[in-house]
Amino acid sequence: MHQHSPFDDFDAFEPGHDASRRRWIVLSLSLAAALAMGTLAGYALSQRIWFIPDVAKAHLPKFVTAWLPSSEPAASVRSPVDLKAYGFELVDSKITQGDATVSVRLVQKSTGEPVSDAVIFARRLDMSPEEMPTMTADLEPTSTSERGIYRFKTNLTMQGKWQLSLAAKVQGQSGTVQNKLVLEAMP
Ligand SMILES: [Cu+2]
Repeated sequence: MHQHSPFDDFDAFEPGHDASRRRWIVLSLSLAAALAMGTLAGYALSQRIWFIPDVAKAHLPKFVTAWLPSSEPAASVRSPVDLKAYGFELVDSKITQGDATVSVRLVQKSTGEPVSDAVIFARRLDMSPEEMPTMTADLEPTSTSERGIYRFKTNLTMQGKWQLSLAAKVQGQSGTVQNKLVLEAMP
């Protein structure tokens, strides 16, 4: 049976039972902590609070990366639609050199209807048709009441061909009308 040994008194203080119990508690606590952290990390990842860099992703197995949310939002940048249904045309393509008024008409091609209230947001007049693309002339918009007509005051300082580049927004249309027209400065 139970033999009394001189060591019996020490048994109670031996690490045996107590230590394994403590180890179990520590283990389960750390498991719970790991689980909580993993859940938090997963939540943060899904909320895009942080993301896995692409460099790191390259070293991860495919089934992991497939599950991960993409680091960058999908590129949905729309390039401006070229409004081919509308176009500018020169009222006069031959203009006397010097101070001049350049007039263009904006039309809806299918109907030939003039289009008013377009917003011309970019304009340029240069001599690129004469191999002088850096030679430019100012374009100053002037108001007109004529339907679909847009006018610009300019100074054609040199005889020859000038290129008029226009970009405009048409009311109610999402695209952009872009045209390059060539006019000639006459003596
Ligand atoms: Cu020139």
